[in-house]
Amino acid sequence: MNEFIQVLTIAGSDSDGSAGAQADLKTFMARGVYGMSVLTAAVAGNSFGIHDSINMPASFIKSQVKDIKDDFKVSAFKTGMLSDSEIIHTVADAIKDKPFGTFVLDPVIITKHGAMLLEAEAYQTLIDELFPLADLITPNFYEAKKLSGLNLENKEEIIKAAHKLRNLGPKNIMIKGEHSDDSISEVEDYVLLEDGQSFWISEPYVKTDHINGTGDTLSSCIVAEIAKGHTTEDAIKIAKTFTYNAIKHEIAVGHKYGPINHFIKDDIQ
Ligand code: PXL
Repeated sequence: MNEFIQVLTIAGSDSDGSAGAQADLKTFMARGVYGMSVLTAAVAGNSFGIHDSINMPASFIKSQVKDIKDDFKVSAFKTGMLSDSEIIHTVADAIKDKPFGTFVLDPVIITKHGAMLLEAEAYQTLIDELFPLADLITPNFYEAKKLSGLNLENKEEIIKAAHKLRNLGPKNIMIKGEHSDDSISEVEDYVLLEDGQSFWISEPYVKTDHINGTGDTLSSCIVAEIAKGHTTEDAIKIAKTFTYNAIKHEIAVGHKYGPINHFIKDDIQ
């Protein structure tokens, strides 16, 4: 029996299946890898927004990590919603001996509709404790602004922010482009790689309300592709195309801000 490629998400559960661990697991499945999840929190939400949430006790996060460490060979993993400093400490402690391969950190702060998924007190903890362990971070425009302290008003500032964030420890940086207003025609992301090379990567802006889970999907697709053996650069490019297709080929689920489409296949362009 061939050993199957195994990956992990350390993230929050989203009850409507559009984001968080559910989006990650769907992406892992769609990309042909075996996905596992360590839950940090759970939110009660639907396509109208998030209405309640709880954090997992630190001891339970540790138990989940232990059970995965004791049995599986994880090639790459990501973190998503981490809620607060206590959860960040717990996760940092659990992964400091690098048990799960390549680490993609999606610094989830706030949902597109304004629900806070990381307490403001925890931004610095995230930087101090997890940035130095990360192989890649994938902040969106808003998160990159918060974490770099820069305004990102033009391309030069985005490049500057990427260098500033890399000086905080992560090997590779991907700053996702702004897509908050319908006048934008292309969503352009900036990638700064470990070897100093950099590039812009863009896809057309898609006007749709079905964009829940976009960032989760992108970062979990990168995890899947790295686990399969792709370079960081190739994994990012594959993930950008996969996520774009998942946004473009809308599915009618939910009455407001629906999920993206994880059923799409590679041959859709
Ligand atoms: O997409 C960000 C995100 C991450 N994690 C959880 C979420 C969301 C957005 O709704 O609910 C658990």
